[in-house]
Amino acid sequence: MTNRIVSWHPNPSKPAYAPPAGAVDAHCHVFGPQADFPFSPKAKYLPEDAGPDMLFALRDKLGFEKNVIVQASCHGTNNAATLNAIAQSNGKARGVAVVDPAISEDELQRLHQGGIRGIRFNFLKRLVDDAPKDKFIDVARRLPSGWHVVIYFEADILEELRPFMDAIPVPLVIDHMGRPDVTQGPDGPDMRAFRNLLESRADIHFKATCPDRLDPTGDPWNAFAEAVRPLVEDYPDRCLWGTDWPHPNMQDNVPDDGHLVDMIPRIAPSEELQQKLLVANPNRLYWND
Ligand code: 0GY
Repeated sequence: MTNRIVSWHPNPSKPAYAPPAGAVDAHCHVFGPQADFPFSPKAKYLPEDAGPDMLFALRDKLGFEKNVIVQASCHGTNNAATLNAIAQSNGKARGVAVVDPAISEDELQRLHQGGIRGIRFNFLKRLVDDAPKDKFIDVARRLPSGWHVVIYFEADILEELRPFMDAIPVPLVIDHMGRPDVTQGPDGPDMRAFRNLLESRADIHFKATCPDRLDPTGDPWNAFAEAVRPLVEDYPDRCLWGTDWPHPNMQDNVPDDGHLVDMIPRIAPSEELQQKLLVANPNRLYWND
């Protein structure tokens, strides 16, 4: 891996939709800067720098107030780049870490002081070499109070992961709804399986994110809007929204972030839903202290 990848739009449009005061972009990342925060030797992609200054400029342009920065797989289990971005944010960012399951209590507390409020378990084989379920459950039992677990998986392993998810004793947040095939529609098998999961526990949340990843019909992502709106309407207190900037691995299909923001009123048509999706729900999970 030598070429560094650019996976973000050079000049995203200003969205027509204006988010409410206090809106949180609850799924985004930072890459580096590499000179200060080298990528992991195990990284599956090597991106150009996309540091906190760029992230916060985008936040302001899109009309958001805060960010939840999710540790990207290219930084492995060294959360320094994420912690640096949170530290630069003047209290306007919190984060989700990726940790070695053997992490000490002291280190978990250090992450808490740095603004981390959850850890992410990634099951995508193209992103990580292994995902040890037993060790993940062990560390999930040792998390600081108020934390949760974020899980990233694809729809084809949802059923296989059910016992694992059942064993996690803290709230769950599912990235990109477990990547359903949105072209199946709101009542297709993938969405039905995902609703089944949501019905199994009241503390499972989901990110209504990534039309660009999930909808092969492309921008304006009508299949995504049609499949996801009923989910947000039926689970209004359990949904989150984020840009996914800088869109890891999307270099061949870079989305316009302004267009992503304009998806919000299509999946959350009322002001009340938008308030929950963008303000109440992420604040409850990430600024609960
Ligand atoms: C996402 C999705 C992806 C990448 C990562 O940590 C990561 O590298 O999450 C992906 O490639 O699907 O949510 O950013």
